Amino acid sequence: MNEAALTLEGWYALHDFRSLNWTAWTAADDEERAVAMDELNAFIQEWSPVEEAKVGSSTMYSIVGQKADFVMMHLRESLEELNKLETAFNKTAFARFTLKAYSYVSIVELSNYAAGGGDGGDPLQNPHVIARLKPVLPKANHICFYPMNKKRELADNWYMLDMAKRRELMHSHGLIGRGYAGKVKQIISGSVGLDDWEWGVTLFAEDALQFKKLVYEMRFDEVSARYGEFGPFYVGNLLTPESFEEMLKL
Ligand code: 76R
Repeated sequence: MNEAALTLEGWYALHDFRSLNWTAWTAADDEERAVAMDELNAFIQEWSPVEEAKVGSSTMYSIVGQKADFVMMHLRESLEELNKLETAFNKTAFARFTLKAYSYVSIVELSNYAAGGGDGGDPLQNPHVIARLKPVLPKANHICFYPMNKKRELADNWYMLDMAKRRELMHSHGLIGRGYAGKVKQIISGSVGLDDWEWGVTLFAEDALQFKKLVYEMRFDEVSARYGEFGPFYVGNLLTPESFEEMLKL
């Protein structure tokens, strides 16, 4: 039997994509829209105390293109909390003007391919590791999300490669990634057993062009070129309560 990479897990993640029912929104009267906006703002305002207490983080982006109109990305300590958030949103008057577009459930993950060396201490006590597993979501201008798999075909089966080979390939992957330090922040979340793909990839950048540069460069790297399989891509722009209100203003 082959050796599974060891993984460290942090917060559970929900990417909740919604579309706006513009027909209903434009047909509603001012009073209905005002109630909906108040309930939306009250829902969003509950996120900052959670972030301050370091028990989760949430953010919101508009989505460009027809796959969805916006995404709420939540990180929390448990699936129950994610479920509560989703339900709390569904109960708002604003949610009546939205339609479900897509969702993704995963858990923030670090694997041990790059480990080795270190001080031999408990990684879960290491502040750098904690910051990666329980990240405060950046307020970057842009988000890019896509789910992905590693191939399991006869000739190209990632899961049949031995640990040393996978480590070597992941090293090369990490080197490309590091070239984007300061330009793209990535959160890799594992979703084997949780959702339809094996990982969710969430990227944040001030300049959306860097998503294209990074993902393109990685396509030529063996891990992605030979073993990567990709789901739909979602790209969008940061939403603040103010810019969301602006987007909804008629
Ligand atoms: O965690 C680390 O920084 C160590 C090196 C590293 C690992 C183990 C790393 C670095 N990644 C790791 C794991 Mn990654 N990553 C992706 C994608 O579009 C594509 O082709 C692939 C999507 C991007 C864009 C990306 C970016 N990475 C993983 C895994 C789990 C693999 C497994 O367990 O089998 C996946 C699926 C994955 C996919 N990666 C980096 C980046 C970037 C930017 C880095 C550098 C991080 C840094 O040094 O700060």
